[in-house]
Amino acid sequence: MLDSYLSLGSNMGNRKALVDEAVNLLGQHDQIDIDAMSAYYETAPWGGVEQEAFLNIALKIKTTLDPLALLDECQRIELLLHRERIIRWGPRTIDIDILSYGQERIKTERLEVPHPRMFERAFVLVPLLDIYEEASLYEIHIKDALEKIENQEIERL
Ligand code: GSY
Repeated sequence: MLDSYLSLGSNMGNRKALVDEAVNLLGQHDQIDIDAMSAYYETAPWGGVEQEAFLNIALKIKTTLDPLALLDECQRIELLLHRERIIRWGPRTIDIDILSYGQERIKTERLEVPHPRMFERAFVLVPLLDIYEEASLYEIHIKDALEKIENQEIERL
């Protein structure tokens, strides 16, 4: 079993129900155990598209899936929960991003780990701090990365 951190976000429909259902579906997979879940955070949209606020959480899972099989499972759940890829960085019912996979670095057409923009995003790092146990992730200290981020509105619910 390997530790992986995920970031989940929703800004359409019943955001909490969608996030909770995504966590539930991930936990139903026989090769995924949910190890820890952060608090819920209301966060201002990132990426320049005018849209509703997001609800974000971070998850720590243990898995025996290889990284692409884990991505397949995240995307299967996104589709089940009616995620449509219409506008890049636009509104979505659910988004499940793989932030880390053990200490492995992965760069394929489909998947890049560590997530290439995670260290610029307070909506990823603040929830991650709730559940993060290691000294650093890919040699970056989450608190140091957060200090470098300009004000991003984020509220713990
Ligand atoms: O990349 C994740 C989807 N997303 C989010 C998000 O989850 N939260 C916030 N606050 N802004 C976002 N912009 C995008 S795209």
